[in-house]
Amino acid sequence: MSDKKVYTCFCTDVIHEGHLNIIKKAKELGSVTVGVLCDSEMVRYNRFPMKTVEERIAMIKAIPEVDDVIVQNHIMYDEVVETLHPDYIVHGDNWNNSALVAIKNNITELLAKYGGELVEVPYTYNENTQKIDRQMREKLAMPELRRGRLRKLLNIVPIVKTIEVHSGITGLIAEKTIVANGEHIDQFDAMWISSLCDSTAKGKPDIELVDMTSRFRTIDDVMEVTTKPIIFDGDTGGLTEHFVYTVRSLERMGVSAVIIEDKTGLKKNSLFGTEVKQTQDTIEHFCEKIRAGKKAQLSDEFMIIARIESLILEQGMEDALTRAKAFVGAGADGIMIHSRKKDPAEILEFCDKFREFDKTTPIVVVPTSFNTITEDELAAHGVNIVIYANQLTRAAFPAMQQTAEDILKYHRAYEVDSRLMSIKNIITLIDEI
Ligand code: SPV
Ligand code: MG
Repeated sequence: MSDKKVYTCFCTDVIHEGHLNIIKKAKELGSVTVGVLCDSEMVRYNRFPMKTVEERIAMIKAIPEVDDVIVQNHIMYDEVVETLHPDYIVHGDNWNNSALVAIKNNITELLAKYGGELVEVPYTYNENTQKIDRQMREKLAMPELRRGRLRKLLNIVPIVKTIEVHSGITGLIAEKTIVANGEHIDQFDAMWISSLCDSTAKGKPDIELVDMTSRFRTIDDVMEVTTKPIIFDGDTGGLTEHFVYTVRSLERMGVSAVIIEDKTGLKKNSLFGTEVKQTQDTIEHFCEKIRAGKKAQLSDEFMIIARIESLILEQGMEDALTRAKAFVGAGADGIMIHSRKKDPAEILEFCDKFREFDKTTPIVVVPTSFNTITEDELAAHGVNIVIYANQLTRAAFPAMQQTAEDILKYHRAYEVDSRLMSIKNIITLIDEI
């Protein structure tokens, strides 16, 4: 056998003939070390791991041709190449024409420094491998497996990146958008079913007018075509007597969390602030609602997150913090703090002060107004979940409006065509079973 060092990295929960083919090719070249991509990078690169990293290591160690197994901690290969100095890196060729080509470029650059060689193996696309791939994805979509994933993500990634969805197609965008960004591959971790955008898509105001049955229908549309965890905007939660049923329904559907806000009476969108009449619930009453919801839920995984409107309603920082303490005491699994100021200062002040007495309860923020702050900065102040709550809706509507105006103006669709997504791209976005 050759004394050359060969490296390949796997980010999979199952080994199929495609992987074995790569191992076989690697073995022909020398002694084979396989990297197992760590959890936090796997969720960025591929999909949520269903096996633990230890299980994935054991799975790969069981392959006879494999000489050694290590954990690869970064999606890019700098650390691995520096440590192992492999003569060859073997990789499937399924990274061309996608954001993942950034990894290929990274490997090529690193190997060129010392004359190492990249060996690309044609990826095995056959009925069997495609079936396994589809089955893995579909398993992730199952309610039982999807529900607990938000809690797991909170332990894996520094900040859970969540984007608003309100339909199957927006769900697919959340599910499939992946970019290469410097040293990272990025994608969203979770989806937010916003009351504002769900209502807007139906041409209705955001005043708890769209009933729960209809909101559940939106969840269903999204669930059917995606696998990522869902955070549901539960508005005020309604009557406590109704909220307990909502919790059960959401749990059963596989939703990971509901966020309810401490307002009562006719709810208006928070971004109106004090321009419209809005009433904050009492601490006692809202705590009762949280307690009732927690008592009603059947799984340990589902999360009820309490949203505090004190800053929106100009009730002050102390009130926000008092409420946070009380709501956590009542059983809330997380706190969402909202603000409509452009400056993130009051949000950061809240997070810092909250973290002084509570190091663990997840903090959620929605940086719609204070949108200059980055995810890293939020994470540094103890934020665990960031929700981009309405940007997909706000991106789509001006484009549709302009297109409608232009078709009327030109009496044909030719002028707008170059701005539109091609039918081919739409078709590839949508999976066939
Ligand atoms: C929503 O997206 O419906 C929200 C967030 O509740 S906000 O619109 O900022 O109140
Ligand atoms: Mg809302």
